[in-house]
Amino acid sequence: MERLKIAIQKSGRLSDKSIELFEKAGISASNASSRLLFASSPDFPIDILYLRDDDIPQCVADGVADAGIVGENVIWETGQQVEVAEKLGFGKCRLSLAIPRDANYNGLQWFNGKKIATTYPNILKKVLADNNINADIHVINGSVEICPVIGLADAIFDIVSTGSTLLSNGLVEKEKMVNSQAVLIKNEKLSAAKQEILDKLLFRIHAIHAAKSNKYILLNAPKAKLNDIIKLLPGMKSPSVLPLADSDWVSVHSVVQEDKFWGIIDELRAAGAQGILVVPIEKMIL
Ligand code: PRT
Ligand code: ZN
Repeated sequence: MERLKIAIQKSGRLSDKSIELFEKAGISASNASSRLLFASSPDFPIDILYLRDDDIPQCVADGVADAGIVGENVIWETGQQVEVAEKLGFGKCRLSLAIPRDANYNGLQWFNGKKIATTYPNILKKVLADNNINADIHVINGSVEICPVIGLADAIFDIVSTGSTLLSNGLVEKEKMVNSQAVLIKNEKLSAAKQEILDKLLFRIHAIHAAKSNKYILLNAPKAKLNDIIKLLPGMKSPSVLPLADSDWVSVHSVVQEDKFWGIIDELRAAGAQGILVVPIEKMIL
């Protein structure tokens, strides 16, 4: 039987989240003792390959792995031909231009003629060309943020998430150029059998994502107000309404979107709902 080989980061910022995603999808992916190639659950034909993140796009493009989880920034930098099957919503960061705090900044043209240190020369080249800036790119592998202090560069182009690394090195983020997050990539020419396995995995990932952005809500409603309350709860189809011992009241069950949640709670209370319980959803199949 065909198996799908998926490359994930061996150890780094994306490792735990990648393993967690597989675990939630019912695929056991962590095996601390043999972190090389791990044949996972016998009931789901997926093998996990643990690699440096920089090697993942090429392995997937070459077919050494069928799919992989990696930051978009790494795909763009390596320029490998792979297909993005799903955005995963973790490992979010941005690639920004940052300069010393005391520099006299006057907009993007400030970078003209300057020396910019980065580990992402290819992305930077494109960013500079798109903005008609002529600057020197100084490629460095690691600790980019110290370059301005030690006089190796005038500015940096690097990944930023909280911004605290910039701050502690006396730098200010001036231009946010690109956003990145972890994505599931696949080889462009997967066999039909492998694509079928990937589709099953994607189905599970969609159920996990849907569950994460929704909450299960239970509440007690006076029968007299039931219609008003139901209007506030779209649910998956329509809310379930169950009788309670007190015949003037019913129990209403539904699903609400996380981002609309607080607004809906306020409206429900105003409409007479009581005993509102909100619980996380484990998986959600639409
Ligand atoms: O060993 P390997 O090559 O596999 O890993 P790596 O060291 O190259 O990558 P790793 O594990 O650091 O990051 C993997 C991926 O996580 C990156 O390619 C990004 O897609 C994503 N990511 C998300 C980040 C960050 N957030 C991040 N903050 N990658 C790096 N950083 C760095 C940033 O450059 C800065 O120096 O973390 C530092 C702290 O950031 P602040 O802004 O929170 O202070
Ligand atoms: Zn790396």
